[in-house]
This record gives sequence, C-alpha cells and structure tokens, in this order.
Amino acid sequence: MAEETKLKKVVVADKEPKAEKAAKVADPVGASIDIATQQMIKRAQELGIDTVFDRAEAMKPCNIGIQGTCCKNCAMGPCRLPLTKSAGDGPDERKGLCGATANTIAARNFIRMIAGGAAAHSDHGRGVAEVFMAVAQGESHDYKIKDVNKLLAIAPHYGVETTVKTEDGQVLDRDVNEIALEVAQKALDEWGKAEGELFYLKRAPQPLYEKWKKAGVLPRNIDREIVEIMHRTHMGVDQDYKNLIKQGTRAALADGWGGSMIATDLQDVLFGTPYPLQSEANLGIMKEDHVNIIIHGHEPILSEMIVAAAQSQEMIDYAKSVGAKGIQLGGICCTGNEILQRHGVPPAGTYLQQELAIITGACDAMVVDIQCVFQNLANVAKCFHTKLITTHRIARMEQENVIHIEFDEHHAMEDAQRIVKMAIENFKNRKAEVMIPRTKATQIAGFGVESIRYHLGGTFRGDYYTLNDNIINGRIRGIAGVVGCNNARTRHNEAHITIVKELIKNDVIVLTTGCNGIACAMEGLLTPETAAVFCGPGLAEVCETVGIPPVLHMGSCVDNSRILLAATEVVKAGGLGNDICDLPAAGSAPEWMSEKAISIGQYFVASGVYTVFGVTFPTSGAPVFQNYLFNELEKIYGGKWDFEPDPIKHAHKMIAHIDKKRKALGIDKARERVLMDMADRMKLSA
Ligand code: NFS
Repeated sequence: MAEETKLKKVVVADKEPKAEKAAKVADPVGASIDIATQQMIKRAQELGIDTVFDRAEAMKPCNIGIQGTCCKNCAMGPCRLPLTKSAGDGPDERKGLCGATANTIAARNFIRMIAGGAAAHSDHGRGVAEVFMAVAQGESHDYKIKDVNKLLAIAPHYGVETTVKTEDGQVLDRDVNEIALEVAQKALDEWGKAEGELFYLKRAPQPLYEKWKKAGVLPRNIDREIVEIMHRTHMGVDQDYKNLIKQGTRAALADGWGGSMIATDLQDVLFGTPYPLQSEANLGIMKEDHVNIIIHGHEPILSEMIVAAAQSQEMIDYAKSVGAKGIQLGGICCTGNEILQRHGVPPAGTYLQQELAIITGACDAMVVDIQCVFQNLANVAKCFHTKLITTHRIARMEQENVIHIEFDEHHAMEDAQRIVKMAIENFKNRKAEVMIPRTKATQIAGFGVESIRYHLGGTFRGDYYTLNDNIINGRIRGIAGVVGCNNARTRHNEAHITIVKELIKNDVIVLTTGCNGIACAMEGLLTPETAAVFCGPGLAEVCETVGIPPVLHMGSCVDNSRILLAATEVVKAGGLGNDICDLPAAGSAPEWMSEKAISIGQYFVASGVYTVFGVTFPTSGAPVFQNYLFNELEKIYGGKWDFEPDPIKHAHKMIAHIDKKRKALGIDKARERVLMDMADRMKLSA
C-alpha cells in the first residue's frame, strides 16, 4: 500500500506543469580574467551553445566526493563519510559498511588518482618509446633521430655504452643506430622488467636516492607500481593510509623519474631538444583568411607530422587554391606546448579554451589525440563546420559527427597529410559568422635544462653557476615551479597569474609548464621585457643582464621532469645544500583539476619540494590522512603538500618556505644586503 501511494505521488508530481527555469549561464567576466575568453563565452551564449563555464554554473560538485571520502570501490556502497562540523568534537567514528575509515577511503581515492595520472603520463611515454624503437629498427621512415647529442647524453643512464674499445686499446665511437636500438630496448623494458629498479632514479641527487631507498619506495617498473595501486585499493586489501601513500609515492616516482622523464628525453631525441624561440599565444593567433588547424591533446608524435605537412609547399599551395592565404596552426593543452617548444607554433589557449576555439567559427579542423579533451567538443563542432578528428586508438568519441583517423607511425606523414587536406577542403564550408578575438600576446618559450645552462650557466665553474651565485647573493630569492591545469570551479587564469606575478615581484624566478605556461604566455609574462615591469629589483637585474624572461616555459606536463633535472643541476652546481629539499624552492598548481596533477604533486613532494595546490584538496574529509600529507611526509622525503585557494596567501606560503630554506643555508643575510643596496640606489636616483 505504501508503495502504491508513493507511485501515485510520483505520477501526480510528473503531471504538474513545471515552471520554466532559465538555464544558469556563466558571467563571462566572473569566469575568466582573459578578455578573449570573456568575449567567446559571451559569443557562445548568444549562439545558444553551452560551454564548460556555463555547465560549471549549472552543476555544482558533490559535497562528499570533493572531500575524498566517498568510497565506491565495491557494490555495498557508495559509502559516504563526509566530515561534518560535529565530527571534530569526539573520536572519529565514521566508517563504511566494511569498516573502512575516512583515512583509508581518502588515501585509497588519492592514490587511485596517482595511478590515473601516472598511467596517463607513462602510457604517453611508452607510445614515444615504441615510435623510437620503430625508428631504431628502421621501420619508420618519417621520423629520424634529430638530436644525436641528446641520445648520447641519455645512453649512459641506461647503462648503454657510447664508445667501444678495440683490441689494440683504441676508443671508438659506437654506431648511433646501435646505441639507439639498445636505448630503445632498455627504455621499453622500464615498463615491465622483472627485476631491479628504474634506471633514471640514479639521476637524482645521491641523498634523495638514499631517502627513497630507506623508505622502500624505489619503483621496480612503471606498470607494476600502477597495477599494485589498483590491487591495494581493491575492497579489503591495504587499509593503512601510511602504507597506501607509500605505494602512491612509488607510482608517482615511476611517473616523474620514469614515464614522464623517458617521454621528455625520447621526444627530444626524436624531435629535437627545445631552445628558446619567439611565438604568440591566445585565440587571437587564429586567422580568418587562413585555414586554421587546432591541435589538441598530448602526444607530439602526430602533431610533429602535422606541423611538417602543414608547412610543406604542396599543402600551402593547396590551401591557396581553395581561397585561403595559408595555413595557421594553433595548439591547445600540452600537445600545443610540445609544438610550441620545438617549432614556435602558437598555443590558441589553455585547457578551458578548447570549446572557444571552435566557437570562433574559423576552426576548420580540430585534431585531438589523448588526455584533457572535452567530449563536448563534438557537440560544439556540430554547430559549426569544424571537422573534429580523433586520431588515437585509445581515445574515441561516441558522437556521430566525429571523424576517426587512426594514426600509425609507420605511415605517419600520409596520415598527417590526409588530416591537413581535410582541413583545407573544409575551409569553404564555414557557415557561421567568424568571430576571432583580437587578443594575443608575444612570448619566448622553449626553455629546458640545456638552455638554462646556456643562459644561466658559468663559463669556468659549475654548470648552473650564475643561477646559483645569484640565488646565494640574494638577487634571486628562490625558484618556484608553477604548473598545471585550469579548473572551471575557479576564475580562469586568475590564480595562475596572481601567484606568478606575486612570486616574480618578490624576486622568485618561475619555471612553468602545462596550462600555467600557456596562461603566462597569454598574459605576456614570458618576455624579457616583463622583468622591468613586474619583477623585484634583484630578479629584474638578472633577467636584464642575461636577457631571459622571469618566467621560463619548460614545456608540457611530462616536461615537469625537466624541472626535476634542473633542480638536480642546481644542487650539483653547489652552494645550496646537498639535496633538492635544501634548495630555496617551492612548487605550485594553482588551478589543478587532473589526476595527472596529483601524480606530479606527489613526485615533487617525494623529491623534496614543498608543493601547494589551489582550488580544492581531495582529502579534506580525512584530516588525519591530510595531516600526514601536509606535515609528516616532510620527515621522510623533505617535501610536503599544502593547500591554499587564496592566490596571494598561496604565493606567500611559498615565499615563506623559500625564506626558511635560505635561513637554513645561511644565505638570508646576503639577501638583506641586496635589499639595502636597492634602497640606497633608489635614494640616489630620487
Ligand atoms: Ni597537464 Fe596537459 Fe593542462 Fe592540466 Fe591537461 S593540458 S598534461 S593536465 S589541463 S596542465
């Protein structure tokens, strides 16, 4: 009877006329600090097309999931253990059906995020290693080994000899193809070797390696550490948050010092090591009278070929034959960063601008591979003439208007030409009025371990001597790595830019990757001229002297491995302690959203870096576990997590940490002296 009543109620409720509610839409100015983005959000709203910004208004996040305390690892749940106000009053008695505590649930969820992130970066690395193997075996003719020096530099890390001794004692160079083949095999084995540990771990400063060894977190092989996370977090396995995060650390290290580092290195070998170059950034790089091809995703394997195809005379002539003036390439997300770093192809925007590039009405093709790709691109593309092309075997979309051209390294150029031709032939099909925002900025990108050595190295002394010397004398207060995504739950680019500006204002040099790099480029922070406007006097002086921007763009998110190695070089150059955790340095992801960011954060923390995240933190419902991440991990690895959504406070937490490290090194006095020098100088000029 009770059932019947309930049913009747539902039926009645269904028949009642619903009040028409206007769909919630975003306030363009509240959604982004960037004018081009604001214009395009408004444009989309005029056209009746929803974007991520509107959807973030219409749907709020789950209040339990956001705390990290919802367990759906078995079908007795989901068990929800939100932290309520009264929970802190007495003993924490929250538990799931099986008895799992909030700490266990949050730790399991946290390390599953690490598994997702490490898998994404590392599978990307594996894809590159497979192409490298095909090249080494002579099976792929469209790619070549572009940077032999880089190959020779990394070979010893895999235990591969670069010279050979003849019987009469002569030392001869080994054949490059032979070296490549051996490196390719050893690199591919890193994903599944049965014994030992990852080769690149020994590239870390010795004391750090010893810490990992003592803590028992040296990753054995990449796949194993990720699989083990899935096993341990299965119902009824690992139920100790400390032991769970230990496995999370292993997998994260397998990402940063494994999959990501291998990806970066082999990409450099195949496509060239980046060196500083000039480009532009933001939606304003698109051109109404050109064929616009936007490349979005993460692997540079396909995009390298598309760049080559689009720059060929044959394709440029073809574009002209359909009435276009040429072909304009643009990037979104990290594939954008890859082709920016090596070819100067300008990024059209960050992660949150992907839909907006299509809404310009001038995007003739958007080519996507893997990661950070919105499924809603297909719905947006449907409203325009844009061809949305998926290219990766593991990343397809269900919508019918999406074209799938599976990319294969064995006929790479052929595939790339097919895609470029498709875009050219689509130029004449533009139907909507084109509206490209004018906004764009100039940038200098393409930094890396090698180019920092060139710009900030010493002539006679250690490699990073000039950088270290300026840190010791206090002109540069410290180093910050500011990286990561955008998140539609916070104003687009606001935290990125506020934090970076606050850091450079306080003489902290910034190394950037990922969408933070693109955000900084869009705001014009990646030019040497920026230094005089935004930097403190010490950093401004250094930038002016050596001609670099105060924010150095180091590439995509897998290129965070470049930051690890740059930090290692700083340690090696001397005078700033023996380990990464001794350096006056800090890390930040102001607007993170991806599981990859959590993996990156964990490997930075485990490498000794104080790492602050903005927006939200996925363990807030489990204070004991969170305290372990925020305070206890430092005792093991020298680095720790922190969370601060307010951008100014966020920057000052990093600066306070940098100052603490300066004091521990005994170089805080030198900094005071420099400040006095500046004051004196100002008095003189007054
Ligand atoms: Ni990184 Fe690159 Fe951007 Fe975040 Fe996505 S593009 S790999 S995950 S959103 S920085």
